Amino acid sequence: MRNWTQIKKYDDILFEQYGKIAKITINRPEVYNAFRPKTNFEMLDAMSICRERPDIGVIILTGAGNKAFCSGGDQKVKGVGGYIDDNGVPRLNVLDLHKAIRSIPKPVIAMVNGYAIGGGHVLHVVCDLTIASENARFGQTGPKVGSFDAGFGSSYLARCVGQKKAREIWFLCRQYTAQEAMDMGMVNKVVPFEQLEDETVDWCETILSRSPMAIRMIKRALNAELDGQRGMMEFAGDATLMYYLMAEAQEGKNAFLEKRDPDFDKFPKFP
Ligand code: S0N
Repeated sequence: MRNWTQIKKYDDILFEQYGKIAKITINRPEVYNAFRPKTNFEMLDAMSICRERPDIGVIILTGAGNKAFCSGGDQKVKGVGGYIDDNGVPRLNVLDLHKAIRSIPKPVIAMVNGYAIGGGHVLHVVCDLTIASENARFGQTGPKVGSFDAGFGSSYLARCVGQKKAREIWFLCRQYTAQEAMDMGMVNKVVPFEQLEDETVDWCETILSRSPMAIRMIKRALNAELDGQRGMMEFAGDATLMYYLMAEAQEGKNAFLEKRDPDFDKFPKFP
């Protein structure tokens, strides 16, 4: 077990760090780590801290205990129009978390330690990678319990497992073992429960030894294929970031500040 240190204290989640790895743990084991609006607001806050902090390079998302990664929306606070927050407002703010996971230019790894069911299944699907323990169980429940996710939980799932399997998962609402989920292409690795954290940290450390800009651009490119204009915008934003780092872009800015014509002739025109 690693020596994780707390980054910030919350009510529904743990937010910890080990080296350059951040770990967000949904800490509601009494409801199999189901999320309520507050849980999602806290995870969004933690994700935003991870995005800003240059000393964090990869994020693990998991659930407390050995029963569940996440069992989706907390059915005990589900009302008319969404999940009811502390002020009585119905919300589906887990969608903002999906966007944050896609958007953060650092890998997010789902460490699935038990049930990944309903909205909890969608959460692991949205993450960049999934490492699961042998006791993990995967599945959607929406059409059984009165909900569905026609967003990433359908479209990106289909990119991972194929259209026929995605339809099976949603239409039948069955559960799948970790091995079945891996065979379908929605899990990267399955290990015994006792090895789950070590294996995940090992993957994180390997990623951390790679070029962060290369990882960032690959994540953006793989997202852009599915994310339409928004995906292209984020990919293009990073292309601009790389251009800002070049002497060619700095020449333009310097020429403006020095009130002279820019000299772009000295920069190569690659084939
Ligand atoms: C996880 C399951 C399969 C485990 O079964 P098991 O082992 O028999 O345990 P249980 O006795 O059922 O559960 C143990 C305790 O945990 C509580 N609990 C479990 N899940 C939830 C939950 N989601 N909400 C509240 N409580 C939960 C149980 O009540 C029990 O506690 P006690 O003993 O005190 O009663 C099994 O528990 C199960 O199937 N759970 C429900 C899974 C589910 O249907 N989840 C909701 C699915 N919908 C969403 O997640 C919607 C949110 C969403 O992501 C979304 C996103 C975008 C667009 C739309 C949506 C959307 O779908 O609306």
